[in-house]
Amino acid sequence: IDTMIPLKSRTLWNKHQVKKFENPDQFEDRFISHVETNLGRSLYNCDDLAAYEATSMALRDNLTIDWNKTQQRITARDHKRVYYLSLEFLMGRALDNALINLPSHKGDNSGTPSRDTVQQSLDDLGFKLEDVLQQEPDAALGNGGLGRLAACFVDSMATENIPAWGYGLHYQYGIFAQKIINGYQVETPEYWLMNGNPWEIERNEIQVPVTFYGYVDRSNNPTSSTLSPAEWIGGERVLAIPYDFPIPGFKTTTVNNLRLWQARPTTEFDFAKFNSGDYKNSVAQQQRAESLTACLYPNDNFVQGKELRLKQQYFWCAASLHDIVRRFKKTNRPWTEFPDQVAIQLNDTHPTLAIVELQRILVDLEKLDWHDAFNIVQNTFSYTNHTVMQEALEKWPISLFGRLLPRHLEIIYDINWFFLQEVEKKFPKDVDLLKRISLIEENGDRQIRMAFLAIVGSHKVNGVAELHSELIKTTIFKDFVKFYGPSKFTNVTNGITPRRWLKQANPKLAALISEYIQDPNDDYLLDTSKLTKLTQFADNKEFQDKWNKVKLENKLKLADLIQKCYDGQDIINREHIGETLFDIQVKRIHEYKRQQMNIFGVIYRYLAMKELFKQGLTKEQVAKKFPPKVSIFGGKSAPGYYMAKLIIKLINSVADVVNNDPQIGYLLKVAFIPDYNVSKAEIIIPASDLNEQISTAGTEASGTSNMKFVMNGGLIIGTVDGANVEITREIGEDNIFLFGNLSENVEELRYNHQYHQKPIPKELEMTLRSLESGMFSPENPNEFKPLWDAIEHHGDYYLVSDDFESYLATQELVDQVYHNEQSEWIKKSILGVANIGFFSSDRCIQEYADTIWNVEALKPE
Ligand code: H53
Repeated sequence: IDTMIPLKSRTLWNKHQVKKFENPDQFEDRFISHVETNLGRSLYNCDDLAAYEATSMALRDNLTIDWNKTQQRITARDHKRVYYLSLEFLMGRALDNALINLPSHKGDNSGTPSRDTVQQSLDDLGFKLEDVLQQEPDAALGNGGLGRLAACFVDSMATENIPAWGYGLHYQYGIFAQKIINGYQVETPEYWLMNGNPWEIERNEIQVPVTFYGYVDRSNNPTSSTLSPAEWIGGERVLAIPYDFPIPGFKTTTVNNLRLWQARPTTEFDFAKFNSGDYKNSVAQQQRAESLTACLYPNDNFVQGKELRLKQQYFWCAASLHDIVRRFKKTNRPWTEFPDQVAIQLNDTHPTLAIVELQRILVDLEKLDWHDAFNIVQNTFSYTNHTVMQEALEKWPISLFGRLLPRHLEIIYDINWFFLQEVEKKFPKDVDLLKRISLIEENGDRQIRMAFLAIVGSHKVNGVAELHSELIKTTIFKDFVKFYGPSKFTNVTNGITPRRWLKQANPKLAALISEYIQDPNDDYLLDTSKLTKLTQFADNKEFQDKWNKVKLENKLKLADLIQKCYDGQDIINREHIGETLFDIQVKRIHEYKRQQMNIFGVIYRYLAMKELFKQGLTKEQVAKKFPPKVSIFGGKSAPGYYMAKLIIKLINSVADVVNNDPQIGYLLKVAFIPDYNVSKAEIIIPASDLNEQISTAGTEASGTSNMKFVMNGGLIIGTVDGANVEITREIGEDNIFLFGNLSENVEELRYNHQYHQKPIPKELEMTLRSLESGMFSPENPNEFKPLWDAIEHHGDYYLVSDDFESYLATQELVDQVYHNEQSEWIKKSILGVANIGFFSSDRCIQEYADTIWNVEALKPE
């Protein structure tokens, strides 16, 4: 390894090698030293926040030492690296994760620090770990499933000792904080870096210039062909500065890197403006650079097509590629070996420009032959698709794109030109095919189809669940399967990290599991197939009781959270909590996820209960038919998504009416938990009896909260969609409540809505008429009109009316099992956990490594 330090000085360096804290005493020493030096505080003014910061810094010290060793090892071995490019990393909190991942986690009696000993140390120093953990803001640099998947993946890559880096953006503002005011979502900016961030290392020594706009200069190129090297004379220039986050693995000293780029102004100054006395403007222009990475775009499964977003994408791709290429060049290998050293995974089409940027680097800067270069590109990249929904597929108008990135547009045209020639060769004279498959959409405003570009520039394309991976082959990418053959398209079913989603979120269940399967060292968190040992206890009365007790405690914890969200108002009746079914739907609010169907179901239940009361039934009699239940919702709507916001308002309006109806009491409650995020999910998910995964069949690519709920002993009520299908295969169809139409019937059902008036089921009719009556919006009976209109007059695109009856019937079955066959219910819950092992993100990463990246683990010595 190269070093700037002369040989003779190295002994001195080695003598003073920084050491990790290795016992509680050393941890305490580190802690106090951080409090007194880095934080400039003392015994007399160290509060929980300072304790959080000092604890984090002490842990980060250890991680940084292992980080350095990991990176040196990879470099020394000249090992292939994986780069995971994602515009979103929904990390949540880091401290508890780092504690759980302390290499000495259990099974090690040497007295080295573990989460338990750190907890004890903090206690001795005068702090409660639980309160200290609460000080950390969520790193919420993502919207939903896609961003959280990236976070689970970096966790698993480190755990599996895969030499991998995540690359993303260092947004100043992550996803907005959601407030609910008078039932409406209000977005407020969340400046998550308010107190600084002890987990990141700002690397000012690395400054990557990134250029935009300008023109292509071909004056040095006699052929004037776009295929030979050209010079891009950029207009605007900014610098990319990396912020590095250590990513610890579990039970390993491997520490990987998550590198997030932030934009800074260049030090160049506009002297023309300055000299003309326009100092203020010339500063303003510089400030604009910083706004480039200020905000995460708050849309999930929807593209807005804003120029600033395209700038973010290029800024991030250019900086990351520059970094990757620089690292490769240090190996002095020929370019042909680039794909042996580098695998780049594109998380959705957001980083597709990286394909074009690498081609530009190879052709324009490294002077490679165009086709040789593109071969290297294709063998380097692979692309994950996460959706088949049209509104979520990225397309960029040529005009906007060409202005911002003129040379990249030329390269895309050339890629398309060669690609279409190949297509034409294989399928001569099929003009329609050429039109459909072209990287450029020609009808109306010409646009670049980013998913198509990602396919052509990659060697593998994967979907995220079996059903979804089949769907992309038969719908949106059908023509590409025809051209390339099916082998370019593959499936890697999503997964979640059991460290965060079982051990960290549900410590009591984790402890019960490790006790019964006799795994005191928590090895099942690495090898989740060990969970199947729980099967033998599924009928065991004593075990069931303990299982139930954990659930009850988790439900009480959630009740506390809900009470806090409702300003102290206690919505959930704690006396009856053990017999109250917690029915939960938490995820982004989207029509395709059908929170509207869920709340319609709640309304119907309420109306039916009121009807029984009207007929003179007693509360006990009503409870026989409709046993106690709370419907819990949480999730953010994109700020500009009118229908989703209306659904939030409806949920809150229904909650208002139902929760304040004394006749109903604890038999039915509705709660909307504001500002759903990772750390709230860690409280909500372990408390679920039932969770709703009720998307219109064929719309949810995978879903990942379904896996989290089952891993925490929740049962699913769900459609035959996304990963629900494989969850059913793994846990058995007796242990999941499936309902609704299948994806193969969706097209026909939609067609029928267009051309035939199908009667609406009476339960839904009753529900919609109650909305119309103003029962939930007395001041404005028309408030929810768009919701019933969508079903009755606009073709019911999400097929609520087609699935409603079977949804209600299945809910009835749920009630019956939960209340009359309690032991059966617990058994299903246990069997779910026992058989959820397949959905560990470790398994996913292994599949990516073996079948797509062609990379092997590099274990610490
Ligand atoms: O990605 C998840 C899937 C989920 C899918 C989600 C997703 C986004 O969060 C954002 C954009 C997009 O195209 C897809 O909706 O089904 O589980 C991870 O793969």
